[in-house]
Amino acid sequence: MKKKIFGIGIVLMLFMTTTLSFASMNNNPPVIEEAHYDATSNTVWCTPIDEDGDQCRVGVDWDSDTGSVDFWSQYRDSGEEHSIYPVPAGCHEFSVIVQDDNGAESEWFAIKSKTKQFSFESILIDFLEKHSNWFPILRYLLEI
Ligand SMILES: [Ca+2]
Ligand SMILES: [Ca+2]
Repeated sequence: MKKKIFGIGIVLMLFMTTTLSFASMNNNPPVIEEAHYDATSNTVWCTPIDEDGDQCRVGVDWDSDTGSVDFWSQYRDSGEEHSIYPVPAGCHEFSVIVQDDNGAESEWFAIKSKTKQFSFESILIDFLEKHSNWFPILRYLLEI
């Protein structure tokens, strides 16, 4: 009888350790729920979600040599927004990736920043592009 109980105990222990090791192997990588660049604050905003509830950090590749993170944020809870600033001058296209505290990583997410040039020409060109149907009127008014 003691042998049976001992045997069942060993089987249970093996089952539990196997289950626990499988559970730790089943770490899901986080995903990027939302990421964008805000030119006004010169800030990258990124919200990672990890379905396991792991803490996540955000990596930014400033020079777009994808695969090489130039800056990592601090770890925060899944679903919390990360703000990364200032974006270095001259960076117009960059990518973000998120990583959970188990090392699993999301796909890269490309962000393009639109640098606005506030000159008279750029404002005029923007206006003409948005209101191209007004060209005949503008021509008439400017007597072109
Ligand atoms: Ca995870
Ligand atoms: Ca880089």
